[in-house]
Amino acid sequence: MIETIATKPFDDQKPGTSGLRKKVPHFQQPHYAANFLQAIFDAVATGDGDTLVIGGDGRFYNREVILLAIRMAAANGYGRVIVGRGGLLSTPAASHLIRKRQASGGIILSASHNPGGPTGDFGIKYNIANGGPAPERITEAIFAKASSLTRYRVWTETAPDISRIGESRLGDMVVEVVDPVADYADLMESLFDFALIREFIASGFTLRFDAMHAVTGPYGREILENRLGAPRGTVINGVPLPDFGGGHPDPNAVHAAALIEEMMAPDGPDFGAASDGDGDRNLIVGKGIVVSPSDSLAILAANAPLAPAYAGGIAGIARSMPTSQAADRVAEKRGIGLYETPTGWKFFGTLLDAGKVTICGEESAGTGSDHVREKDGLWAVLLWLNILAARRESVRAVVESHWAEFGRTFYQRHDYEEIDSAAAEGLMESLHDRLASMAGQRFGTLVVSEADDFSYKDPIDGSVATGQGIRIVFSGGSRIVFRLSGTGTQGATLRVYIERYEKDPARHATAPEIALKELVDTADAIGEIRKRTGRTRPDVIT
Ligand code: G16
Repeated sequence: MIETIATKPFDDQKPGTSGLRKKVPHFQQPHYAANFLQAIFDAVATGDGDTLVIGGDGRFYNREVILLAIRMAAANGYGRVIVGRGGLLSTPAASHLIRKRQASGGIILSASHNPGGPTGDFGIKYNIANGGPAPERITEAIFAKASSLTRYRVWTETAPDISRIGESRLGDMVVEVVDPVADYADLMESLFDFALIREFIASGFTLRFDAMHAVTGPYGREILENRLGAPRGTVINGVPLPDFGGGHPDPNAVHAAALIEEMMAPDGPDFGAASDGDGDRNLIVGKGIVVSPSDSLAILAANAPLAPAYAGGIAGIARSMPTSQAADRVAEKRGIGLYETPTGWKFFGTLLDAGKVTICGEESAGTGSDHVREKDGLWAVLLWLNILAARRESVRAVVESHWAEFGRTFYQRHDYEEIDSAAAEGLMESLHDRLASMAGQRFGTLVVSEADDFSYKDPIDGSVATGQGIRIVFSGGSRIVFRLSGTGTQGATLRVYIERYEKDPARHATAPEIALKELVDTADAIGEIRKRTGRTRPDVIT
């Protein structure tokens, strides 16, 4: 039976870069999660017999909200929900299921790389029928509904058991519990040369995959160990846990430090990788070398035709604005399109749907292709393995030959986390006010050639996004970008992105901190970071 429950709107349910993210206790307030779910159902106005995919990364509170979402879907007219067993679905696997099963959308419960547990983070996002994150016009409609909501609808009976594969009913709606891994693993097998990779691994190529106690453990085991024959134990931290084992499922130098240490040892594996909470991000490490996400995007784009799915070449590349311009040089040389979008995977969807681009990527450890409409951590790992197996070369050799051919783009992102929100806004406003007078200014050897506040007009649907980050470009092409994160849950996070291009191979071995020193100092001078935030150094450098 449908029960209509009276409620009051919350004014803080504005989706950020990737859905609504808050601390778990915030989500546990009475009606909070239900209100947001109802706002989604009201905004997308589908339901009549439609199919909805529901899954999450297994973090604390995942199960409760999944059961609630199932009951609310039944009360809002859906004909079928497809749920990953145990409530698990990686973000790319959910995207694939939405597409494969022609669902009208999906609800993914995740706060991605943010920590979990009873006081950790939680999140809800809605993906549309193409499998991708809801574009801004829909997230704005969801926010508008959430801000005026007075009731939500829920099916009174409890949701069926989601720990067993099979079909059951809740009212008129079918609840179909599926294996979260099988369809996704089949998709991967259709894209890459598994026989070649299997043979490469059998010949002695060693690898390690750190699932960080997040959702990719079962996916990594099935694909890398079962289907590709890597030895048991290749996947570490492979059991998804509600608090990620107390860790922080962010595959970067700080939180994946143990993996990186193992990879730096002379007797370490040949290839190392990690993924994040919901399986859409990736970290790629070779023996003695960490590959930056921006370089990884460029290298994958340049070598993609070595994998069967991309053998005919790629249509184009899209990257978020703060991502380095390494991919631009690949696009230029290959004579294909390059699109620069705001931060957030949602901006790639129209380009992928229109066939303008095949590969997309972001500096925030996300790469993916037109096989789904989300970034995809294991896809990146498998494309790397396919490339290495085809070239019979080490990660280092592939990276260095890429730099030799295209030049090296030195790159760092400096994050200042949990800073005072007013100070962060003040810093950005001050930069904004000085934009017009910046061109021509000199900082040491650097001269500003142009400065702007990035805005984007989607070439397919004409939608416009403004205020997407302050770009300061210097003669010679070096850049500093200032932007506030849209995924944090406490205070503000200032991201400063720094890049410099170096064509001369004799200088490619320079340490990034040396190559970028003048730009880092200049970023502090221009942004007045110390003065305004009181911070003398970033919390994380990626
Ligand atoms: C999300 C988005 C990405 C974005 C990243 C960082 O990733 O899906 O497109 O690049 O956030 O965003 P911000 O710089 O605003 O924190 P994820 O993996 O958290 O879903």
